[in-house]
Amino acid sequence: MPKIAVVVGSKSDLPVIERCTDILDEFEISYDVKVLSAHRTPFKTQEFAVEAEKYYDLIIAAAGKAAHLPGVIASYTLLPVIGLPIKSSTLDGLDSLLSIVQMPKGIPVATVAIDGAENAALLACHILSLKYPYLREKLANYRGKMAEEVLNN
Ligand code: RP5
Repeated sequence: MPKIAVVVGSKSDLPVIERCTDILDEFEISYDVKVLSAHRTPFKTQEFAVEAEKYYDLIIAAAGKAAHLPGVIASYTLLPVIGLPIKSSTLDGLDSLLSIVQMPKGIPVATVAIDGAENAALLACHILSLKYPYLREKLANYRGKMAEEVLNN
């Protein structure tokens, strides 16, 4: 079964992450949520990222302000990393977005919108559906329901 690591830069990011883990629950994807900081716990972050491939299929990394966490994690692993910029500063998350999306060539991070927690989870499902076909069916149902909701309102 698929397993994801959801890493956040601070406990203060956790309320946004709930919207991501709700979707992972809905798609029956198991995950661990970890608080690790690229700046405050650099050695622990490195240790996690170097070992991540043994335990996980993919990593979602969320951070705010100078949000280097997703990029640093991506530099230590060949797993796909989805970066989720958190709106946690006076700059309304634009700082986080640019810190995550503007990776130098060679170390990509798939970046979603500021506070785009649902899409981080859904993008993870799309990527993992290549390896776990049951996710493809769930994604099709999810889209069907979404379209119905739009049309019925
Ligand atoms: C980042 O700084 C975290 O990801 C968080 O979004 C932001 C603020 O962290 P705290 O000062 O609330 O711990 O590292």
